[in-house]
Amino acid sequence: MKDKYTEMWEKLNLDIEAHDALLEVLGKFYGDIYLSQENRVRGMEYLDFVISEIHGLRIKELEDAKKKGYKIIGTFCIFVPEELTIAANAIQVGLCAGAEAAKEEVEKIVPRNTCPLIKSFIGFKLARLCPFTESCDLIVGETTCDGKKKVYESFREYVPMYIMEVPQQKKINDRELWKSEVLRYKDKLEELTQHKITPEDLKKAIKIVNNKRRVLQRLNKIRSFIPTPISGRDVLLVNQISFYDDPVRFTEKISTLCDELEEKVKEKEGVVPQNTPRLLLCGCPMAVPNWKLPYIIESSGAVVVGEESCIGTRNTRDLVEESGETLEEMIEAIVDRYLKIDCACFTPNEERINNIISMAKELQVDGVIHYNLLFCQPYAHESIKIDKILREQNIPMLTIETDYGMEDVEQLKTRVEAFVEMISA
Ligand code: BJ8
Repeated sequence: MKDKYTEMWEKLNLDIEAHDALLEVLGKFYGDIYLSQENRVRGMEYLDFVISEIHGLRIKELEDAKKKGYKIIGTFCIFVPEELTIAANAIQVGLCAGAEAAKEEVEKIVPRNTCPLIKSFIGFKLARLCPFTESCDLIVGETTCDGKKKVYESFREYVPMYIMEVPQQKKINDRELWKSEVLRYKDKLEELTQHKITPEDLKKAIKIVNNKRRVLQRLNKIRSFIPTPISGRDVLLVNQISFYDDPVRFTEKISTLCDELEEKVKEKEGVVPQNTPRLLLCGCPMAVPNWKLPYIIESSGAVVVGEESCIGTRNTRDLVEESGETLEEMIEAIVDRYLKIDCACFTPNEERINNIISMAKELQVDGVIHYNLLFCQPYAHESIKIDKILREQNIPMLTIETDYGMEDVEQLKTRVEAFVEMISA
């Protein structure tokens, strides 16, 4: 069926037939998981709209911005400093990596036992299904886990790539390396956009990105009340959309959503009953449209009240210090802020354990679910350690390892239900 955006998608070289089929499946999936929820606040209508237009209106906005001279930068990791991207007259977007695509083709170029997130972004490119990937002027990869850094060697045959080196430790010399990488990225952006970043540009961009993080912090604070006024699924969606939407508009809309949720808190109106078991979800990122586990959890009688993940608090916890006036001062502040990211790719990574314990306590959770994407070594290693430490703190934890397939849904449901029953008792 011809859509009003078909011509645009054709120009982007999408496989129109396969893309139509994808949108149809996604629409159905979204309806079942999101639109079927009860007691949803009005402010979520904006998020429903964004999702319904995510491959349409948002892509058109990007295409229009390109005509005005902006460049589009695609990313797979929260280490890429959006402040610099915005300051250089570019737009940063997270790339689709939350669903299976072109599996057989992908496994011809990456080992079968590669994490589904990596396979996904390769698959979306090979199958020509992601208009964000096709809109990008540059895709920025990073040397975080081994899977990603090796796959970028093949991926660069298909897309214009740039790699940032992320250190594996946080010693003084690692900070030096990271600072040089931040500066190298700045140079690369300036070369691409032909725009020399000024202190005014960077100051403004820091404010924009900080404000986006501030509104997400506010949302997290609101959901921490008992009973929580918003489902975990909806907050995950808000976090996912924060990687695609225009940051200023997104901040305004989520601020309105927060106003509405605050009213619910005042009235003690929860999205679920007061005694619903509260869970913290930790671990690997859940990129759009990876909603499988939150849906299973919340249809098993529990509610998710926190996401300790990159599509969650790991990306919003820390702000860039705003007092800098010179470029040098602001770059230093960016370097420091990004080095606080407690990704499992770091060794050691003690701050992550401490962050999980404080989140579990602040959010008054009854248990923790650690989510490992299949074949993700860094998070699988840390889940063993975290399980031991949480046990010592009397916080029950369940580890779930899964991929994007639906074959294990019933089995996961059984395990999650048993865990929820156990913590309820
Ligand atoms: S800062 S978590 S976004 S690297 S799940 S691809 S680690 S094998 S996504 Fe990540 Fe940046 Fe770290 Fe966050 Fe590898 Fe694991 Fe796959 Fe992963």
